[in-house]
Amino acid sequence: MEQQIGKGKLMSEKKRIILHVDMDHFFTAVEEREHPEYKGKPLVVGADPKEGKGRGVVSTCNYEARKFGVRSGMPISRAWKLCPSAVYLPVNYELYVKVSHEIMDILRTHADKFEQWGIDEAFLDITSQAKDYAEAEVLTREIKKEILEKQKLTCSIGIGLNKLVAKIASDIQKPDGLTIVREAEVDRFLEPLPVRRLLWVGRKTEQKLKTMGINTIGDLARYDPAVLVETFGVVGTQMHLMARGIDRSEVEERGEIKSIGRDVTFQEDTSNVEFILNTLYALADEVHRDSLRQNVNFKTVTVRIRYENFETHTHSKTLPFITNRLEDIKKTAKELIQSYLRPDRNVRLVGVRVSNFISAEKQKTLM
Ligand code: TTP
Ligand code: MG
Repeated sequence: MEQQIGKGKLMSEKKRIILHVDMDHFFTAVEEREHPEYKGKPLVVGADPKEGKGRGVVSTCNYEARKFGVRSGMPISRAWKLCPSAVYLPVNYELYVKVSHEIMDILRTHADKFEQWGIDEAFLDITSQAKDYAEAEVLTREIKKEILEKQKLTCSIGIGLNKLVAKIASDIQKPDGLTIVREAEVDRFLEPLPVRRLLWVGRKTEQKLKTMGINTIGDLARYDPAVLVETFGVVGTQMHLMARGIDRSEVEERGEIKSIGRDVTFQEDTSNVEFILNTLYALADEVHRDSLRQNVNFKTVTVRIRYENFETHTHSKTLPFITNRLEDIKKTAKELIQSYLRPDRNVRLVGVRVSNFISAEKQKTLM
């Protein structure tokens, strides 16, 4: 595959076949498996609804509950209003983590390179095992079958030439889906989808793009990249490349289990300090949200930086206190990365991670 990278520089990168696996309605699917009597009924896992007076949010719900409009992240009181007849269960996080580990162990055996992404998602690079997409499909059906047989759970899988396309593809048909996007189909596949499907495009960016008349990924791909850069800075270039289905980031194993982290491979290597720091802050924000979602407090912050020649540095700091504050992640990450940011060194990847956990529940009982 020939990719246009940087300022007109042409670089060939090896063709890859990447899978993205995403478990279907994960928490509720595990609950249905453990309690078959709930199957077929609307089921919500999250905070206690207390007959509509409860505080807190929905973690997830099954597809029956989604028919009533219930969604992840919605206040539990609203879920109750929409579907009072649903079965409401508390979050049994330990159980879901145990099942997640078992699933990841199955998936890992099928991959050349493996990367867990959150509790119920993973990327698999299967390039060496499939000479084309037909073979990849056979392998993927095997994986789905194995998870169903061993775990009694379904998942949806996307297959594509990179992580970006595979991730978007896995979300197209759910539940129990399998979506293949062949190289020649990438543009046609992405074209009609809303820009929000692209990683990095949050609600604010989506709004701004709308005012520019950009609604779909196709609109974005056709837009003048110079104007995007004027409006969004370096991120504009990145968005434009993603809209064209270009993503160079590798599938990489990480010690996910005892930490929460995010990193990003820049679409173009950069030495722009402000841009790198802003990216790091955006990653810190995601890590922070994940740590709240998983209800953990942490003591250690780690940053990772990879230069264009793949030289990689990891640098950690353990704080003298336990925290769950975004400010602590940002401040520490900045402190840790500063000495690595030099005008003469182009950066390919940055990442931030928190670890050394203590569950918020446990901490409450300790205080
Ligand atoms: P998702 O994969 O986003 O959702 P899902 O697996 O429940 O449903 P889908 O079939 O659409 O993939 O998230 C995985 C789990 O993470 C989910 O089961 C519960 C948890 N979660 C939260 O606790 N809060 C949230 O806001 C979201 C989005 C997920
Ligand atoms: Mg899921």
